[in-house]
Amino acid sequence: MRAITIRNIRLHSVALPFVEPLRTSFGEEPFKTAVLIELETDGGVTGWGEATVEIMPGYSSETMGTAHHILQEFLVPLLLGKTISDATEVPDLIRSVRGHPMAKHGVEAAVWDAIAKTNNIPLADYFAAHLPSGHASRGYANVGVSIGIKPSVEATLETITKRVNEGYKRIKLKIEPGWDVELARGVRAAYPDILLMLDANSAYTLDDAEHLKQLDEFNLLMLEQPLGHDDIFQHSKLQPQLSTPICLDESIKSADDLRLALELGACRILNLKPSRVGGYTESLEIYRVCVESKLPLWIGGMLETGVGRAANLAFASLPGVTLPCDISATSRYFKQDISEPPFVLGAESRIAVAPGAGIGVQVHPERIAAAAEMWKQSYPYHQG
Ligand code: OSB
Ligand code: MG
Repeated sequence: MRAITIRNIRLHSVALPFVEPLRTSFGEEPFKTAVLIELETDGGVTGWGEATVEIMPGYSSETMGTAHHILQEFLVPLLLGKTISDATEVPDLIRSVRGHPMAKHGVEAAVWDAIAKTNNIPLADYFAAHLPSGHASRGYANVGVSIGIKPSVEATLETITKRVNEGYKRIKLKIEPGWDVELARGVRAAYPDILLMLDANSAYTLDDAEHLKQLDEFNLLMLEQPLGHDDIFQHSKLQPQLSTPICLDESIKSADDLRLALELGACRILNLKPSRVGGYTESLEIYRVCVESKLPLWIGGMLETGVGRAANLAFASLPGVTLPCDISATSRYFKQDISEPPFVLGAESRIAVAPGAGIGVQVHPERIAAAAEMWKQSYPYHQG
């Protein structure tokens, strides 16, 4: 594999309008926002990464403002001029910066893409090269779709019907106190057999255990992140009380967090978001832990632009990812993405990995410029 030397890094703070916003227990954002990282090598190759941060510190403590600040002032200076022979060297190069996993994931992803492109291999193959044989990419990912909190069960059923007709075979519904048991009952009455799961985004406490037990009757694939965003202990007290498997999302920020959760019995499934755990190097370690402990694994999403989605799709095509992922077709998110071609849902609720070197999609500079302008216009008080 040929090494790269980083000549330049440009940051683009962007906003894209959603076709259907996603209301969660912590709120709803008007745009998909992100800080995109454009990394140029001495060899003239451009690698792209996405710090997939939101406007508010709702899901994560990181925001558009913090990601731009940490990238501009700290991460970019640590990387400029460095020669890197493998993308897994990046975490050591930026270790002096504590926290900020989404900003770190963005630059690491740009390095993964740049090295894969320099060596003319797809990103999925570059990931697989870091795993034992038998873990080659399948070329596609099994996917589902995430549906936000709606004004009524009827409105939710309408959206589910639309998504089922589009071909999605796994439906995830966002819940919060007051929007849970009756929702599940209503959906199960109309769709007794569909693969159905709920995501609470940390809206409950252990005091709600009796209430949450009622969800056991709905044959749910899993209940995602019912308790605190930084908790593992209380989930370990809740899981034995439920027959529904708990899936952790927010709580797992590293491979060691996962080892602790497994030791305590805090979850039976993992949602891995590479951005949440600080990059693909840590994600590969988590993947290995899941394979070793036979923990069902899927790749979550943050409504990424094409840059982040293409890379996550490559990772989700690895065979240790055993459950449908939160990576939907481009049309579920945007009228027009910042890259081409769009991702389309194929047969059997699958999306194919983009062929070609690196992330495999082409970023359109004029669309980045338009999305950067939209971010500036919309949020002049904290432009990045
Ligand atoms: O909890 O999985 C989540 C989006 C923003 C913040 C948190 C979450 C989500 C999603 C998005 O569920 C799913 C997707 O990208 O399609
Ligand atoms: Mg979640």
